[in-house]
Amino acid sequence: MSKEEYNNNHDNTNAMLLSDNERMKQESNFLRGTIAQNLDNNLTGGFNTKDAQLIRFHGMYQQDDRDVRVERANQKLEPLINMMLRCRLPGGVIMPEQWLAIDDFSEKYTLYGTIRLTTRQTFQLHGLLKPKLKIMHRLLNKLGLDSIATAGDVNRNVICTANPMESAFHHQVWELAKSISAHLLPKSRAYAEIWLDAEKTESIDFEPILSAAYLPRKFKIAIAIPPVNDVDIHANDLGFIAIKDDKINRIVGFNVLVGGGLAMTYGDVTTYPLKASEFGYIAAQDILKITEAVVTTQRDWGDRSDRRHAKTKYTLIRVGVTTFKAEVERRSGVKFHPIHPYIFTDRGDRFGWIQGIDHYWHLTLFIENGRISNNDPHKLLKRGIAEIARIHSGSFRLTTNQNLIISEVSKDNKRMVESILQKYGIMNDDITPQRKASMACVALPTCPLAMAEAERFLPEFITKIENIMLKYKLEKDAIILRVTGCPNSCARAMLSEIGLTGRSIGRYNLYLGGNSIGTRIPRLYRENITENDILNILDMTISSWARERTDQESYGDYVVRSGIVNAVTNSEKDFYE
Ligand code: SRM
Ligand code: SF4
Repeated sequence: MSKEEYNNNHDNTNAMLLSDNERMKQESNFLRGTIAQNLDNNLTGGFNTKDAQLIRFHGMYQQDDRDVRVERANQKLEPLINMMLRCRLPGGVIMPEQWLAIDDFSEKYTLYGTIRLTTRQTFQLHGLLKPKLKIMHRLLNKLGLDSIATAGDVNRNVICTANPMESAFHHQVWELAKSISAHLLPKSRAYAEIWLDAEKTESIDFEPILSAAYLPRKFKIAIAIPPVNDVDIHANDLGFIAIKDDKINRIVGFNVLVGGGLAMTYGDVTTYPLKASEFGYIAAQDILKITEAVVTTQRDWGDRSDRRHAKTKYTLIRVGVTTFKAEVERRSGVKFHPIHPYIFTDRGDRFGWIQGIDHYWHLTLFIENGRISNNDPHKLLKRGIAEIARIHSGSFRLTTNQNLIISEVSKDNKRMVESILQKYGIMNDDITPQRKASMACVALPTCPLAMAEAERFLPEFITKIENIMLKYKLEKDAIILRVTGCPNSCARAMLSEIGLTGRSIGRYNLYLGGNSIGTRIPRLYRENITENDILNILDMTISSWARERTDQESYGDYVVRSGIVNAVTNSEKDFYE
């Protein structure tokens, strides 16, 4: 679709033409649909089309193992349908006893036996068969956890900086992440009724914030504590950048950013990744009022006729920042002040041991692609973490870069943790900075939208990049490199220095020129190319970066300065130039 066609078709009045999803939500009786009836249908491993959409609001996706599709079709079997479950874990904190129970469940009841840490600070279990779903939800409930609203057109898992060095501030933002998540949770009792057999109440559900049709599209919130932008604030519909007062050791306010989002549809120039816009500064106590006002403005103004343009970023572009901001001020009764100065210096997790200002020790472990399994006999990661959970009295914190922090370890336990890590070969002090700076999304075999490999492609690809870095004596450096199996950018390729997005098996688009702090969107450099072509281009550009870089200039800044790509400055206008 051209931009003109889209603009002609999408003024505010057009929002009357509801998309199929909108009708489905409204008719769902507050997210119940016929899920409960479908659960008992043994003729298929899945749910009907509408319920398969609705279970997302309960934190599950219907998938099938794409590796065995053809084989099963040849045997005249339906695809190996199963569910992926995504837990709600605001701020990524999970206790050892919760971890152990999840670990045990994943071994016994899932097809793959793995736990997958995600880019939004939570975990997913892949390969759940329909008869095991209730058992899973009951277990979560017993552990004080749930999976409500981790998918679907609602507010998703609220993420925040997971930097243990800042533990006093971390605690404050973690509390906020939890209260934002609770405030925006659907009020419907559908989850409790269907999965926990809660009594059906006669009272009619009421969704004061989300509405009976829920939001037009998924909604994401992040809180960053500068100078670290680990959460990738610009990937979020609503971002809060903490402003600290070091004298009183408290966060006193937030810069508010609205309308970030990274996905696009190939061939449709009306879709593009977009950085969030700065709205202004607010005092810390106003965070819930502002959150609710942004969410309800998007609820009422978001495009409900066309899901491709339903996210906050498109609403913001359509009505303009000034109008959106004024509406948020009107609804919240809070005035935005000018943005307070802040700087981001990096995005990565700080690996290894760090002593926090709480005097406890915190160990950030690199988890390649967030996949926790025992698949590598030399690195029994899953078993090792479970053994640590058995002796650990602190917490685990998941990071937004798919890594794991063993947090609040006492001096006495530090040695014990280390010896367990050594025993299972997971100490990971031999991992290069480049591998640590790289991420991939899940993609094949579970993601139905994957056009190419990502998680299974990355490890060997990074070995080749490591060789290039070594060749040019850059082994101590790192480039933020991210691979996704399609243009949705789940591993945030659209905020990386080198971004690959899948086109078809073995072929990717190559994007260059994002920066190392996640405030610039990269530009398409070559389309639909093979791994060999990518490696040749990267060899050439990395070699010239090694020769010509000024001081500590990052790769992303170098490719822009040297004219290899033009910087994307305003992606709404110049992403496709
Ligand atoms: Fe994502 C859809 C995995 C973070 C943008 N994402 C999916 C689905 C559920 C596929 C589907 O709709 O059937 C993927 C499941 C794969 C699987 O088998 O597990 C999937 N997304 C993931 C995760 C697990 C990637 C990872 O490797 O860690 C991340 C889970 C986050 C979480 O815990 O909640 C994940 N997804 C993201 C991010 C990054 C972020 O939020 O920081 C983005 C880009 C930011 C954004 O939203 O703009 C992202 N995912 C999408 C989109 C595109 C949305 C859009 O604006 O059009 C889709 C497709 C959709 O919603 O229609 C999608
Ligand atoms: Fe699937 Fe695409 Fe997201 Fe990767 S980026 S997990 S392929 S939707």
